[in-house]
Amino acid sequence: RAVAAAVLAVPIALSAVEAASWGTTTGDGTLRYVTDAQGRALILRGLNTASSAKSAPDGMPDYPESMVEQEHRLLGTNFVRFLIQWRNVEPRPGRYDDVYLDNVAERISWYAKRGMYVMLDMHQDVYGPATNGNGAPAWATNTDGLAAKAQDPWELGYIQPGTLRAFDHFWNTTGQHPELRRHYANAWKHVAQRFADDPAVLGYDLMNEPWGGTLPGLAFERGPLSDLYQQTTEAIREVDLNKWVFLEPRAVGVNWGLASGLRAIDDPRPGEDRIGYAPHVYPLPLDIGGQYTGSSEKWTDRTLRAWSRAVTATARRQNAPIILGEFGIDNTKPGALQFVRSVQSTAEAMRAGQAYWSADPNDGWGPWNSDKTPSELAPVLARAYPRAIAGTPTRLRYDETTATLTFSFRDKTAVTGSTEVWLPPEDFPRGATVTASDAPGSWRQTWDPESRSLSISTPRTGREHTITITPAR
Ligand code: 9MR
Repeated sequence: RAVAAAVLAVPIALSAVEAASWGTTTGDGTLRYVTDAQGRALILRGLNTASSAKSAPDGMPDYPESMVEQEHRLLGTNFVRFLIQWRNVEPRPGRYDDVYLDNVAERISWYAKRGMYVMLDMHQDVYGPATNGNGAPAWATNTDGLAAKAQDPWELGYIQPGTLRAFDHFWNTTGQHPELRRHYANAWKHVAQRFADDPAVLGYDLMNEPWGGTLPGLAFERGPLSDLYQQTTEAIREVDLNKWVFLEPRAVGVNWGLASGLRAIDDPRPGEDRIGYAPHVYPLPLDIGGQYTGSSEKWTDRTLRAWSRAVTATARRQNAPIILGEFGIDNTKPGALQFVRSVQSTAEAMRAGQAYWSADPNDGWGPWNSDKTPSELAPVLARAYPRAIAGTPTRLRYDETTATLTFSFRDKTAVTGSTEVWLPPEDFPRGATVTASDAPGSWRQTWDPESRSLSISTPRTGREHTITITPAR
């Protein structure tokens, strides 16, 4: 721990420098948003579903439809980062498992039924089962006979010799396996073909927490990782011109607030690019077992600020909307709930989507206890937010101490439909009092206590609208 603490200071000091060199402005409204069929900007909130899929032979998470219903009702989620795996998509080279994709489609329909959106995440940790991780099929795992033993903590598996070699072959750093990246891109093409016309699917998160094997961080991102993203985007566009392609940076370093070296990816679709950015945040002080208290809280807060600047800079370079694809913590630890609130307000200030790690009910991290009843985290995740905004969002903030939700947006042509806000019963037991910057009488609101959703229609004024929502007395 002492060594780890010493190592800690270095990346955090570096992150400030790296982030500054990319420029650091936020909040000027030039960020992009994923929009719905009515052109409204979506603010996405949901859970990663689920870690249990990693080891299930059929690749399905242990998360029945009743749990989707429970989270949508209690947490107000409108989004899921749904785990899929290469080993299930392409169990034999060039052979795809369409029964697997049918099962995925059925799960997606559970979200669709509730008006929720899905980002498919091609998950991997520590390469694949053949290196004691998950994700890649055994046929695509070349360790050259080197050991890849399971480690505790699991992240150390990334530096097992056999795991490093499997990644080096995948990225073709070794020059021996140029076919593997092609397989990966084509596996995604097959997935995209299956879901291109499914309106609940927003897009594709191309690779979970990429790791460059022996190739160091920035060189890895600028080189083979960006190359894979370009190649995969092109493969997807052969069959699907409309879904968003989400990029993740390298995990090590960027999850701690360092800048990413990803190149901008060229989207061959006609019209505006649809490339999104879906980084994770796992501040190093907590990653190495610290609690969100004392000096580790201070360094974590600094990490969150550096992370927010670095992520915003990368997103601007790509003109990409941002979804925080993972953040999470063992919420039985002191300070954990406060940490979650800090991340939520950081992501809010960025008007980014957010997916909590994870929906699994049995590891102390999720919003559910092992008997699937809500854990102490549930009311923290059940946070008021505008699900869809009828324009371009420019500001978003929720103050949980006063239960005040404030957001601003500008009119945008081609938006139909009204702004939809979800309000949790804990903070808004009797509904809400709304004030809007528009002239009284020119906007309309309706409250549906059943779905806890407030709909607000504002006139087109050409000016910025600001809406403030507080609990009704
Ligand atoms: O929480 C997950 C843990 O139970 C698993 O052992 C581990 C290895 O598969 O993965 C953990 O989930 C991680 C996710 O896959 C990637 N981002 C970080 C998550 C938390 O460590």
